[in-house]
Amino acid sequence: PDLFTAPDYYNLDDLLNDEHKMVRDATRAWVKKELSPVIEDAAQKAEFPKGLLKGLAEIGAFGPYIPESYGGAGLDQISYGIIMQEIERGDSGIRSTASVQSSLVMYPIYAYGCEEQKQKYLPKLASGELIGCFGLTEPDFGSNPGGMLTNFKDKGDHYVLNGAKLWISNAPFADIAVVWAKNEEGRIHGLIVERGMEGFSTPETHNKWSLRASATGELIFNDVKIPKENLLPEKNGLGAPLGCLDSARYGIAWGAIGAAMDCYDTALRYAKERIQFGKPIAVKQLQQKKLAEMITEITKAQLLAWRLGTLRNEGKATSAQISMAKRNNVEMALKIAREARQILGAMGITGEYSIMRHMMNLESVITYEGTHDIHLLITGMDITGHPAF
Ligand code: TGC
Ligand code: FAD
Repeated sequence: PDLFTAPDYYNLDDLLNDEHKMVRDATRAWVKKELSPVIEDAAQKAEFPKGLLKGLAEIGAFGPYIPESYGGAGLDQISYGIIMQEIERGDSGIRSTASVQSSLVMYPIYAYGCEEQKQKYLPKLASGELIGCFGLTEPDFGSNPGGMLTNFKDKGDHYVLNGAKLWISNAPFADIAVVWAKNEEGRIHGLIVERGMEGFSTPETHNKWSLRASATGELIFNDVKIPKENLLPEKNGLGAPLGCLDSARYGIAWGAIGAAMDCYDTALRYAKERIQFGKPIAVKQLQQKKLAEMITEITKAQLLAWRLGTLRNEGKATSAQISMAKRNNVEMALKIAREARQILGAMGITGEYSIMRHMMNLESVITYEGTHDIHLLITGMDITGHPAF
């Protein structure tokens, strides 16, 4: 009963089935009991709270939609979205770890891997025994990953990998990395690189003001010998990593709603309690405008995410539809965080409240998984037929 009551202005709960509600309540309870008590300290210290990994696995946040036969939770896309929403209500950095593990590590192994690779890695990734990361971005190729320089050469019984990836979530402690690299013909392939392989290192990126509770790092490959069985055989070309991004971006469209909900809920409570000029600030029109616009935008974002989830369940969602939801919902959350911060006045800048942490986190979320600009250009290309990248 004392769990978070989410804003639900349009009775969207009526659209959820019993399984969705069960998943939501279980994730919500875990966030309250395990994540919320440790997150502020972790963010202040800029340390990833590794103690949360086991619980994330237990609530099914590692591979929610991967079939149970491979250790996943076997849930639908709406449940996946709800899990991301509830975790990001706690912190975008922890949601990032779940996104990467599920959509960027388990998904490519599930969708592009052979049976032996699925058996070898998926159950251990689902249980959290192995943690993965996803290496696409390079120092000189962020929005334009097709230009990547990381490459591998065929040496008969193995490959040799060279290059570097930057801004990689989970890199500093990941056990395995799904790495995208070009072969001698310039074709992009996915390779599974394991910690401990000679010539492979993962230095941490420090001094972030955003996603401080998430560990970010580099992947450096210096003549790394990769067994041939570590190449993902079933798909290649830039479309392979972009297919993983579709799944992660969809999860982010839900996740951002969680961060927005927490900011809105905090600001609404504060506005009702904070007395200035003899009255709660909630009686003032200027504060009501902020709060009314917040709930309107949250409601629109919820409808977008829910409809996208039903399209994904039917296998009908296009990449451009996913871009629209990721872009809209993250910007919505960032704007709400900024407005909510103002409602709290000076208190809004402290770690006593979660708003400033959400705001800073969302500055990464609006940039990673395709920047705000790139998603707009994807919509532009979709409606005009002209790529303007
Ligand atoms: P373009 O020529 O348009 O496309 C190349 C090939 O890919 C196909 N394709 C897709 N396939 C599947 N899903 C999609 N979403 C796809 N989009 C495109 C396309 O049909 C084509 O196939 P083919 O067979 O003709 O070769 O490629 P382009 O080089 O012009 O680039 C397009 C652009 C700019 C949209 C793309 O490169 C892009 O999305 N850039 C943004 C990069 C990005 O999002 N990076 C994210 C890195 S991972 C990350 O940030 C993780 S943070 C995680 C966390 O912590 O939560
Ligand atoms: P750039 O591509 O250099 O863009 C700079 C600016 O130029 C942006 O505003 C962009 O919108 C704009 N721009 C670029 N191209 C165009 C164009 N054609 N037209 C108009 N404007 C344009 N990557 C991974 O592979 N794995 C991860 O796990 C991962 N985790 C991340 C975690 C964090 C905390 C962060 C911050 C990033 C992470 N990334 C990850 C990288 C992320 O995906 C990239 O930062 C992102 O794709 C943008 O690339 P960039 O930073 O090089 O910016």
